[in-house]
Amino acid sequence: MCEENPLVLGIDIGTTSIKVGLLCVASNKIVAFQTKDTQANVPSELGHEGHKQNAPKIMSALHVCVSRLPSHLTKRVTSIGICGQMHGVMFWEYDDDAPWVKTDDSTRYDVTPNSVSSLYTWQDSRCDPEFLDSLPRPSSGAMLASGYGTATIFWFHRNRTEKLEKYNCAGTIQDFAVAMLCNMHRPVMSVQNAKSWGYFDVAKKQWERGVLEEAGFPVGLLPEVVTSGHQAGLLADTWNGVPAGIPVMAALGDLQCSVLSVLHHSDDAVLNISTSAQMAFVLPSAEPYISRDHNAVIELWPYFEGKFLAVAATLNGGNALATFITMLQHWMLDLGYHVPQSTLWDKAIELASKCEDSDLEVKPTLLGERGDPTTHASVSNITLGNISLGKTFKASCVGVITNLHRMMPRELLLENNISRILGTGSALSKNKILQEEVKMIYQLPVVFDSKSDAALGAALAASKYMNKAS
Ligand SMILES: *[C@@H]1O[C@H](CO)[C@@H](O)[C@H](O)[C@H]1NC(C)=O
Ligand SMILES: *[C@@H]1O[C@H](CO)[C@@H](O)[C@H](O)[C@H]1NC(C)=O
Ligand SMILES: *[C@@H]1O[C@H](CO)[C@@H](O)[C@H](O)[C@H]1NC(C)=O
Ligand SMILES: CC(=O)N[C@H]1CO[C@H](CO)[C@@H](O)[C@@H]1O
Ligand SMILES: CC(=O)N[C@H]1CO[C@H](CO)[C@@H](O)[C@@H]1O
Repeated sequence: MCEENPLVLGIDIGTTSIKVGLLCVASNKIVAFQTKDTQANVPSELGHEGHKQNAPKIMSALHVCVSRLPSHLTKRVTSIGICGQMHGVMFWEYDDDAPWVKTDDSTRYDVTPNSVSSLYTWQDSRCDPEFLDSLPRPSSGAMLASGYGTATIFWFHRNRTEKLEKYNCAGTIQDFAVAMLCNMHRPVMSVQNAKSWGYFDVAKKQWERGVLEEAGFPVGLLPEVVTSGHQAGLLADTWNGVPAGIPVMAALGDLQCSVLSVLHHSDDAVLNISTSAQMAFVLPSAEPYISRDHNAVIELWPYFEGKFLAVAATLNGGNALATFITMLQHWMLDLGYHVPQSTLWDKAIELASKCEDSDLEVKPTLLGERGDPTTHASVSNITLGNISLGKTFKASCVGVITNLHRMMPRELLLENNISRILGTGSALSKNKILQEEVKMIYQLPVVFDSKSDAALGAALAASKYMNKAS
């Protein structure tokens, strides 16, 4: 299958690793795949408040990944789709000289370290609540948090003005990669990544320039925004066998590409529980979609073909349960026993599966939530008969799903004609208690065998949507 047929190169530039895949358009299958850890974290002068990565190192890991794809396949690539970690920002200077140079053997570009800043990722927490409060309110109601590109730029503008003045371009790391591959003077940014920076009006598809200008924001650094599926440029040179001149799509968000890789029907919703947890479904437009009586906590993200993703996202997913297990392990250690975590997981799940439902109530929000960083976890309705390990663990699992259900209730899914849930994510696939609770609480059919892959999603997006953007 797929001999001679065209291939699409999909790339995902994640927080810890690069993933690349070659998609056979005829069969919709990945025919070659490579991944590499970037190991690009660098210490910040701000200590634990800063979260920086070395951009040249990330690009070098990208080259290594692509160079490991078989050359008889890379020469058949006809287009490139790229996505990556959202929210983050990096700066670079492209004046007379490009901030990248072609190596002598002409297989790759090297980034000139002095011409680029670090990548300040979504995990950067330099913008404390007080600083965020000092910023103007986005008029579209868009969310703003530390680690969001525009908040980080505000911070540099106020605290490190001289540093910002060295650069004339800004973008996410995936926007930088596209600019480099196409040798573009100025980057372009898709609506997907623009939304992740804050101060972006998703309905109007434009930056909130007025609000930003008034607050003295360096608006010259805002990239031109394009629709999802827009062709950013052409591959400037042959790249590890990938032919020069093929179209490269403006970079997308990893959220949208992950969802695209598993969501094939408009009446399915995707539930993803790994460290954190999200639930998402596709909306035809940004127009009213929630009857006002729900307390739903939903964000609208630009998706493809002018559609939107309604997303409920909580920071308290698998890590809330992992914290419970770690606590248990530490209590055991304090008592003089070492029990491996894997044993504790197995035992907790086994005990919980034998328990009746109890009234013990666990609110699992111990990591706070994006819009409410100071919220904590709690356990309530404790009775004498309901404090066994099994019941406590089960109540914690119920708590995780109940918290998500509060943000995206069943009624909201039904109103939007969602009739099935696709479950993905490591924390969900390993934990049958969680799986049972999803079925119990949502009362909808759930399938648990989906596996998302943002690199596949980026390739699919390039093959389905490039130049068909609306
Ligand atoms: C699920 O979450 C993991 C970890 O955050 C992420 O890598 C993956 O892309 C997500 N999948 C979907 C479908 O959102
Ligand atoms: C607390 O427990 C009682 C019975 O023990 C039950 O009737 C009540 O609904 C519980 N409350 C919550 C919030 O679970
Ligand atoms: C759901 O389906 C019904 C019946 O097909 C239709 O009338 C309604 O507009 C749909 N609602 C949404 C939000 O798509
Ligand atoms: C580290 C640092 O310089 N932080 C300052 C940035 O600017 C805000 C006000 O604009 C100060 O409150 C911070 O202390
Ligand atoms: C509401 C509830 O969970 N009640 C249980 C508390 O524990 C006792 C003893 O295990 C059970 O009999 C109750 O059903």
